[in-house]
Amino acid sequence: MDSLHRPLLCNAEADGKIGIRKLGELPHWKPGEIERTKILLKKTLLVLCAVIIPTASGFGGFGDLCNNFRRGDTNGDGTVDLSDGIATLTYLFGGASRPGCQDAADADDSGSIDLSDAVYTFQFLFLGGEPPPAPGPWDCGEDTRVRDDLGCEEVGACGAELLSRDSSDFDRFQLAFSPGLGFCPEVGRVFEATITKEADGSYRVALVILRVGQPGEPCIKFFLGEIACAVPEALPARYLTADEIARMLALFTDLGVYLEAHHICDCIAIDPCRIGNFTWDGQRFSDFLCSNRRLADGQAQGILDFLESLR
Ligand SMILES: [Ca+2]
Ligand SMILES: [Ca+2]
Repeated sequence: MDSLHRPLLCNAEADGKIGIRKLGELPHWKPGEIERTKILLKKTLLVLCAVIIPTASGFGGFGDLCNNFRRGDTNGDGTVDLSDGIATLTYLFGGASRPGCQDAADADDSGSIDLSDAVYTFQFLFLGGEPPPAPGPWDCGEDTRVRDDLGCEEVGACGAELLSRDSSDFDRFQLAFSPGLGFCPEVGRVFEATITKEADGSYRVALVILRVGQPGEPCIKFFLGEIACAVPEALPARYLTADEIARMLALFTDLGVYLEAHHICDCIAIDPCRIGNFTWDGQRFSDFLCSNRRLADGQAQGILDFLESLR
């Protein structure tokens, strides 16, 4: 086993450092949690922090661990067309950078990228030639044939469909964090929030922040961080100003959401350490990449920044 395949736990420490430890070496580990971990580990024994994966396009370097692609889709835009053959030629002869997914550019699955791949693609598109071999040009899948030296580090082309949701017409919005394998909500920041629309059209906000606690206080469970105890503390509730309402509604009117987990979750397990749950009446979305109801990149942070601005 190489280092990538050893069982690791990665959690964000409260000071922002990343800690990686072998499973079983954690003092707070309990039998039930180990079972949960085994479920999470799925096909491989790699556990990653979401905090080291800032965007969906940043999952470089997993090689064979997670290399779903559409064969022939050299430019990774989700469809195989004329532009892909041109992209292959531009890479080979025009000085363009290496395709993010080399397996996809290897249209004939020969194990190397050369002129024949562009020719193969053009023959398929315009001359009734055979479609590119498995996983083919239409479905996302793994390289099922020869094991070659080509990799697929760019995974964006097999991504979920980005949808838009208007959640501005809500009666009650709530934010709550739930734990991953451990729990690392940020101390000094908003920990819970409730915004309620009143009958007269005003909005009442109630925030709870997380502060450093002292021994004997009701500390939150499974907390991982430099401090021993973190305690939720409610701030006085108040009504939003007209400016704050306008900013909130602008934020909630066009929410980018996905209704399926990121496909990288099929091949690795990710411990986010804290999961932000955002609920508009009965509609709940999380910021966890592996949730099948999740907010798009940056969306959750935008809402958290807004809530911070209300303190
Ligand atoms: Ca394409
Ligand atoms: Ca080839």
